[in-house]
Amino acid sequence: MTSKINHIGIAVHSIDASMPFYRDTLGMEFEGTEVVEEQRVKVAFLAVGESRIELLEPTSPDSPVAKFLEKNGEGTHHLAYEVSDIEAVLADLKAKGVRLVDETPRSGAHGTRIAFLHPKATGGVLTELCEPGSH
Ligand code: CMX
Repeated sequence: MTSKINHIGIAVHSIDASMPFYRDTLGMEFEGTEVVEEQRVKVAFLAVGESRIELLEPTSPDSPVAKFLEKNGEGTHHLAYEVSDIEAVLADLKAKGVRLVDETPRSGAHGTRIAFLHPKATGGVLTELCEPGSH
């Protein structure tokens, strides 16, 4: 069902302030930034082998990432597993009684389709399903 870890999301107050540690100190390859309007976040991707780190900066005070930062400060925000048929996985999890944040996929960065499982259903880890885009 899940093929690999697509990315690990890390909530930050400022991508510009956090970038030097990942890009320069750890030497990760910076792949670019993108604003995901639907989630009210700006994201920056840094490659780690076949996976990546996703720095998440809120673009609005009502962003879920703004609320997370307010409560917890900066840190690991979510884990994203790659799936090839997100609707089928969501239907399967729903049938198994797993609490979903999103019953239908939303738009993510890079043309992906994403859906979140509630952290109360996953042992406290906000979990994203991520179906890659065609490009
Ligand atoms: N990881 C683990 N637990 C989390 C969490 C996170 N990232 N965010 C919230 N929680 C926990 C809280 O600690 C809280 O637990 P307690 O009740 O034990 O205190 C509970 O979930 C409820 O949290 P809350 O602060 O009251 O927040 P909400 O219920 O309003 O929202 C959530 C929580 C997960 C439903 C919401 O953040 C959400 O819909 N997230 C999915 C969308 C998202 O995060 N988008 C940003 C990333 C986008 C991208 O990657 O493109």
